[in-house]
Amino acid sequence: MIIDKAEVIVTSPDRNFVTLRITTDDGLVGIGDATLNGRELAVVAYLQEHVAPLLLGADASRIEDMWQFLYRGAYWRRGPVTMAAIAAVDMALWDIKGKAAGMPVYQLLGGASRDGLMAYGHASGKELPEIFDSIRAHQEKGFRSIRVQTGVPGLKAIYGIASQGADVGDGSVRYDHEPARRGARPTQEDWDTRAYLRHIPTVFEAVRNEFGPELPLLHDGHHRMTPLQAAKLAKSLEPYDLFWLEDCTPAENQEALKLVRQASTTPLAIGEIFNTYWDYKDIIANQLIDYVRSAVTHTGGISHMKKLMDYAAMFQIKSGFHGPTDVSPVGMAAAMHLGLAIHNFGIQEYMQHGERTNQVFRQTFTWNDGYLHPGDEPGLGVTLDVDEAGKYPYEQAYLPFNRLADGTVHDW
Ligand code: GCO
Ligand code: MG
Repeated sequence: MIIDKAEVIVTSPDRNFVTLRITTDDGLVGIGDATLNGRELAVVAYLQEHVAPLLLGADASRIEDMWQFLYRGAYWRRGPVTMAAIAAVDMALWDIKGKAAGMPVYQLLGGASRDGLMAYGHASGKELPEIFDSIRAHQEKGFRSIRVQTGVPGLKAIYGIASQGADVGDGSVRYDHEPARRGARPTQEDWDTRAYLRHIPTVFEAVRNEFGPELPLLHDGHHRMTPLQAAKLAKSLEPYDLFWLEDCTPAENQEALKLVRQASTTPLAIGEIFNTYWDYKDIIANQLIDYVRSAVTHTGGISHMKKLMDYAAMFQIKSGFHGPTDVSPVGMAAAMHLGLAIHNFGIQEYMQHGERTNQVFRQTFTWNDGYLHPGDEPGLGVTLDVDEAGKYPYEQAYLPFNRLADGTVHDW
């Protein structure tokens, strides 16, 4: 199992995806996701220029050793670019190991701890009728847990609203569909925290009244509040019994979460922009979060995330792995295998890729009655169709950003 080829494939069917494809001398092929939304080519260069030459001639079966070599051997540690690159290598090697063993990756991680993975989808709307319709549409698609994002009176464009986005080709509209954002400059959105804090509880009250107490509801604050504002938000949403409130405040300032905790019992989810378990060390030990939001793609791959989740398990903290459409189907599959195997799985985000993406990445996962399952093909269960991928060249794209009314840049 000697690596004799390591290729980086960039494709942009609905949005940009970066995939590492490793081939061994005995003909096994493994793929890994290295997509870092809006900064894709930095990871491509890291992989192509610095990692691929080190992979050639290496033993593909030594996953942990390769991880440590790439992490410690670079001297420069952590960071989204490094950790996405290492994640792709790690995923590709697990894919190869599964194929060599004739087993799906979850079997190699200890086997299934459950029958399927409860997943949540993204409902949204500018106003209540649109939000209600969107929740119903998600329920019809099988979702049993639903994230709700809302417009705010007075604000023109805001994170998470699908009707601001574009059609992905299968009739569904996404807020973050990249072609809508493509262009030389990032789009500007607007933000007003006080208006948001006033409006948001009224929306959750209306949603609870309409859909009853059972439906698990989630919400993403997308890093916009100060600690005190985050505490106010968590407290004001408490009557609506959220499954979680995500990224209520930028998590670089981890001490701040103590304030949020003291103010409310709304469960907190954090970590989609973290990239190692070091980022979680204190907030887990101090019991300041309830769900780990990392993506396998951005946090060093399956090997590193398994360690993170085992550490979190000691504190009764569960997984809520990041699963937006900018995590490729390969990264999603890795999350599903890991989620199926670990005991402390919580929920999986599942935004659903568009038709073109599903043609490029052939997948074996199943989606039944609100539950995902990665399938039982050896490895990760995803095949990259290189010819199909070649039809969609890279297009420069940026995430949007925010300015306040006076022109100040604010967290997006
Ligand atoms: C989520 C996230 C995404 C991110 C996106 C950035 O909870 O799914 O917040 O919507 O904004 O992944 O690339
Ligand atoms: Mg989020």
